[in-house]
Amino acid sequence: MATDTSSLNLNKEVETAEDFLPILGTDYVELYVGNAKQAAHYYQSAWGFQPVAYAGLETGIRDRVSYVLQQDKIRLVLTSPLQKGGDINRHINEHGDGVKVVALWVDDATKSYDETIKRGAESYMEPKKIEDENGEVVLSGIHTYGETVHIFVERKNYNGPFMPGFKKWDPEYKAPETGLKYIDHMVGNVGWNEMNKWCEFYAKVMGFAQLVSFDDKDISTEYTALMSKVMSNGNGRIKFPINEPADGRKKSQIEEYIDFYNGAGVQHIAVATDNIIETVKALKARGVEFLYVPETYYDTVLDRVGEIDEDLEPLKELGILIDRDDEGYLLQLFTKPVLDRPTMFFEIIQRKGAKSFGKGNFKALFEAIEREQEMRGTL
Ligand code: TYF
Ligand code: FE
Repeated sequence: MATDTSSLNLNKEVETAEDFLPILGTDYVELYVGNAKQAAHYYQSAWGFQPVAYAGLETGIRDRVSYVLQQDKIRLVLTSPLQKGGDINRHINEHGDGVKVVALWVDDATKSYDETIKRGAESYMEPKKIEDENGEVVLSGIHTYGETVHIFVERKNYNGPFMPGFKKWDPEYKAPETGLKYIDHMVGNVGWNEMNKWCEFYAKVMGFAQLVSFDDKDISTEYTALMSKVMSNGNGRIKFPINEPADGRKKSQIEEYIDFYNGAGVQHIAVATDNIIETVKALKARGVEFLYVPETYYDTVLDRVGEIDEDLEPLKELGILIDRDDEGYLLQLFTKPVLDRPTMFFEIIQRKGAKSFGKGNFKALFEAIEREQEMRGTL
């Protein structure tokens, strides 16, 4: 049985070699959406996120509105424009609702900016200090794939609800949480033959190392073909798999994403739970829709993964997938796209020692995605 520390050798080496960009964790994920008020209600009522902070007309902001929600370590920001024109409207017109900002929590946002710019990052926001009665936050930002950006957030001298410009948001309605704990990984889809370029960006500009790589032989089903490499920062808290489409018999799921998103962007956010059975039960009861896995998957799954702690029956009932690596096993399940366009979705994951990404499930998963593509007429 593997311990939690044995797998981090690779990361330790990276850390000692050069950790010019120490990252404490994901700070927040910001989506630009058409109607932040209603999206906020969805993430509260269906997903169990708790209201945290608000910025908009009532706080003196005229052109946009933002709702901040949180569940354990996962913080979401939902932002909509309040006027015609401007960059947020343009972003929504181009991409539909989607992730604009993957914010990274750092100790020093100025140094994070300088070190990444020095290595070739394109600037999105020069370091700026913002203050209110709760202290100060320093922000800076760089571009990544597509129109997605990373904002570095330094909040060691801040104790307000979110950051200056926001006030506490404390509505009467609060939905029970669903057991989501932290963001395990966030996946980017990039264009044809762009995977290596963006992996090099994370290696060179941000000091990440490659954890794993999947080629089209691992993961091409009859139709879906894609390649994927997983990049990780020094302490392993940030894991960014990067997918690119590959040629298959018909349209790759990555190509479908790129077509509807009009370019590269965040494909899925994997959120971790300590009890996937209870979490998925709660999400389903509140209307979150998951990919369907044929019951035959469960006929042979234990031959592949061996003994597990859970009863197979509830896993089968909920359609939860199982995979094993040499350090343990994992349980995972994928939602259907959560937006109008077939773009972003969520993964629910529970790790029981495994550090991998569910390669043994790729075939079943991608066939499930293909059935959805078929219904959309995009295969
Ligand atoms: O993050 C991963 O690598 C897994 C598997 O389009 C995966 O969740 C890979 C590609 C994809 C959907 C899921
Ligand atoms: Fe994933």
